[in-house]
Amino acid sequence: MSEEKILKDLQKSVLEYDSAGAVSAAKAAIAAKMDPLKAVEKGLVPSIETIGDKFEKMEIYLPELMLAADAMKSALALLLPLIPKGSKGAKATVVIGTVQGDVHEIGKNIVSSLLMAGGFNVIDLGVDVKTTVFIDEAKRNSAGVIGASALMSSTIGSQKDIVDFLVSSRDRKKYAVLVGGGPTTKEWAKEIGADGCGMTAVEAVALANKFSKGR
Ligand code: B12
Repeated sequence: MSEEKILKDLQKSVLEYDSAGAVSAAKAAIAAKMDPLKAVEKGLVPSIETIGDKFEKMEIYLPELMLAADAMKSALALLLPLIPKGSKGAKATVVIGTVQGDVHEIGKNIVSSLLMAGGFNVIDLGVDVKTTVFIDEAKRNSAGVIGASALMSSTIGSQKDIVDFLVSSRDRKKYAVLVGGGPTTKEWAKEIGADGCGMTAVEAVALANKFSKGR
């Protein structure tokens, strides 16, 4: 099967809330030895963004949003483990999670996989992670980088809380703080005093490389 057809099938499966279709398209991508990151970023991501736009315009509702996310997650479960892992321990430890009150994990999981592929030791704290847990786990694991994902305007404030907490405990210089997720911007990162904002998983890895040097 051609790459073009596989990408179309991946796109279609999310748009049509078709988990079985997503699994068979992901299997076809694997059989065709397609770059798993390409399958994710060119096949699945554009469709989940279309779904988000439709949800915002109230053309679809929460049940459809959930079904589309399920289809995407079914394909990701097969594709993300195939992103090759870099040699572990070669680089800094990154503690990453989705902030408190926020359960969006798809983007954070892609970033985690790519950081691992880039040779980072990744501690993924999951979703709905309290500010103090990010910091306690960063300390416990001697991390150099804290990554905080937030997808909603109501939850990005927790990214600021992480920076503020580190400042008030005089630990700010110990960790690079990277932020990301839908509503975050470079301006926001600057405003809250974070070290950087990654708009894509590839950018997230570049930032982790830049800011983990010497940590
Ligand atoms: C899928 C989805 C869901 C799924 C999530 C499933 C899951 N397990 O993750 C479900 C159905 C559960 C869901 C629920 C809700 N959702 Co929702 N959801 C989405 C949707 C469609 C896609 C998100 C996504 O996965 N994008 C794809 C990934 C690849 O992109 P990404 O997350 O941005 O990540 C990339 C970059 O940002 C970056 N990145 C991400 N994290 C990090 C971290 C670091 C450190 C770095 C450097 C980079 C980085 O790299 C990633 C890879 O390229 C978005 C729409 C959208 N366009 O974002 C709405 C959206 C985020 N959801 C929204 C809403 C409102 C909700 C609900 C409140 C709905 C409701 N009424 O209940 C709930 C919230 C529940 C909660 N408490 O969190 C709104 C938020 C509006 C806002 N601005 O506040 C959005 C924007 C939809 C909309 N347009 O209205 N949602």
